[in-house]
Amino acid sequence: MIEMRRVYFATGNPHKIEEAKLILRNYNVELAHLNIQRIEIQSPDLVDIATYSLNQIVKEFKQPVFVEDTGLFIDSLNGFPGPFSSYVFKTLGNKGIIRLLRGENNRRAVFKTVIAFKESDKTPIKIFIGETSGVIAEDIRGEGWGYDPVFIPLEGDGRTYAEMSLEEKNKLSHRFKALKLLGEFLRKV
Ligand code: ITT
Repeated sequence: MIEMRRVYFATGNPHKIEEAKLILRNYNVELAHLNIQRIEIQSPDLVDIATYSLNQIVKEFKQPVFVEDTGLFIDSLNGFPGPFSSYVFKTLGNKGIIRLLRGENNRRAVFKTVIAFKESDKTPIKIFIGETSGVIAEDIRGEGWGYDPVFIPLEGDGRTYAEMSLEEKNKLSHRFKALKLLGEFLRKV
């Protein structure tokens, strides 16, 4: 029998858990949800945000654990909303993003995920990064969470993430790419 190893994912977002569970299963990782309150700092760098977040958690939690911070970086808006993606989603939402890009020819954007992982209090923090390039749709398309209804990955067939099944999104998403690196790392240690 293949032995599964348990790793905790500290997040308040159930969609992230659902995606990560399926992806990490392929690396013999059993994902457990850690719902723990923490302060999220503001920084232009997702690595700083994830590292600060993880450092707070490992003060009181000693099992293998990771956090991830994700941002949508829109080219013609100089990378906005980037590290402020959560706040912008709550305030402007997808309709606001589409409005900001009305009449804009350059609709390029990148979704970026940074994972910060710590095996134990004796090991250093490991960072894993995943990026998927795409374009922002002209309209909201499909039923999905967050920015999924407006993000069309270039590696896909023209559908938004929200128009894909979970399995399809999980083959090319920013989160998949970062989790794949984590999964491969965990196989070695
Ligand atoms: P945690 O920090 O607790 O993990 P969060 O939802 O606050 O959860 P982020 O700050 O990383 O997570 O997310 C920033 C925003 O980007 C947030 O509004 C999400 O809805 C959105 N987002 C992140 N990943 C996404 C994805 O795969 N598809 C669509 N939107 C996503």
